[in-house]
Amino acid sequence: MGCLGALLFLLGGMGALARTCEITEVDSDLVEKLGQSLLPWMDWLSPEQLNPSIYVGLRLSGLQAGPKEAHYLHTLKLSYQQSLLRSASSNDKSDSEAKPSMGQLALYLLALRANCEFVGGRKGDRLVSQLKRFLETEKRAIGHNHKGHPHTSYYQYGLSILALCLHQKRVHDSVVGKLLYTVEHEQHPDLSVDTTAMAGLAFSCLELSNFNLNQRNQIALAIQRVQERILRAQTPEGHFGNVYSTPLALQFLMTSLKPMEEQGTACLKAKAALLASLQDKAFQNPLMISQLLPVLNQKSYVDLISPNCQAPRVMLETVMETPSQTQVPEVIHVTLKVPSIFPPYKHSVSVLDGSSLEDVLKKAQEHGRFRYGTQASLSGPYLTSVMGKKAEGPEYWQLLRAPNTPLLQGISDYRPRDGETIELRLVRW
Ligand code: B12
Repeated sequence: MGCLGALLFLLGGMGALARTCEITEVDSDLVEKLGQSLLPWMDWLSPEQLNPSIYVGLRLSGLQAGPKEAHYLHTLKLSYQQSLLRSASSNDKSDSEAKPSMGQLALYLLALRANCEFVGGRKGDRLVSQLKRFLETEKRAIGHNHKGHPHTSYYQYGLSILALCLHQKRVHDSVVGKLLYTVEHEQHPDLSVDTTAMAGLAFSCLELSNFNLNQRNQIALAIQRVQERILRAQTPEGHFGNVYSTPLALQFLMTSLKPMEEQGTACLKAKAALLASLQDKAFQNPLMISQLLPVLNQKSYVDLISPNCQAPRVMLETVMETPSQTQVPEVIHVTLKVPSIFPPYKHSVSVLDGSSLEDVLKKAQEHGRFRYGTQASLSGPYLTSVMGKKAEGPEYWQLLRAPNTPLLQGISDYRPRDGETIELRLVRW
């Protein structure tokens, strides 16, 4: 059997086995509503707000946004190609426009694949070389004894290997080796379910594409480890890790060529949990929706090995929000606490019910000695500094509901309740 024959055979097998983890028969109105909520985000076309993940999510869903979708891809291309040209022509670190990170470049490659394109030509080669260089730098940061840490994260490392694989670009065994080692040794606390699932998706792509044949056995073993770890992370309600890691976990489980015995039941349970979360409107963030939509269409990023760009998709219509009853919202009180600075900060802030945590921070800044800074990311505004103290290196400002519950949403999505205390804590990850 030739290479193509082997690939088709494996993909056929994947289709057959995928039935052990299917999230089918989800209310189509619910899915359409999710898709519709992405549309306004596609009007934000500044480089800071462009989000290749939204495009990928939509293309792998059963939904489409017509000309808006094509225009979005066009804008993505202009923006990413320009920033690559900028990085090629200047080494000026003071360049005020942020360059895309390794993971963002990788997501852009996924977007191209979602449109059935392979990178090619001079521009494409430059993109691939840039991503390979990023991976080499990260490999060196991890070090030969695996004691170091990538500058970005193992999540972005896995995503980048996946993106290159989807474009049939091989990466050196030593690059794949770092991810294999980390999954095998559960080395880093960053190995959340999301990161593990992303590594699993990358390994599945390598396995299906017959890449890195010298590492074939290790890759197969790592896929098994990822499966075990994800299944072990299932919560009593059914989520893998938490509600927001479940979509990527399911994307991975859907690609399993050798599903584990308990996988079918675990997936059914996860489906129930996911549907309950959908009803509770837990999915508002466009990045989270973009990781979920493929799952609701029985697709994963690995399907971008050979995407079907002719598959019929339902056209999304923009809906005008009808303003709800003009009830004056109540005023609520939220306490903001920052114990990890000197002198510690603790203050009660009054905001309207339904305000976001970001509104609370703004109010505190307007009225008191509180100060904070954010950075745009694909998930929304990321809190980078508090009271002038910037999180550096492996540190980050963790968001918690007192006494000790880490929030599952960022500052622009989380809406505190009356009487809650929110703590901002500088921690290492
Ligand atoms: C790695 C990671 C982190 C790292 C980021 C640092 C680093 N050097 O990479 C650390 C551990 C610090 C982190 C922190 C947080 N994270 Co986080 N993180 C991720 C993960 C695994 C990958 C992100 C990534 O690299 N994406 C790819 C690149 C290309 O996209 P990017 O936008 O350029 O990436 C940046 C942002 O994602 C940002 N970031 C990371 N997490 C979060 C969370 C939010 C809400 C925002 C706005 C930004 C942000 O850091 C990335 C690197 O700069 C995702 C998993 C996922 N499924 O997406 C979770 C994820 C995005 N994080 C999540 C959460 C909840 C948080 C926290 C709010 C947790 C908390 N209670 O404090 C904090 C952020 C607090 C803040 N200061 O604003 C959730 C978001 C869910 C949601 N509803 O949107 C996810 C999906 C994990 C999960 N399953 O719960 N995170």
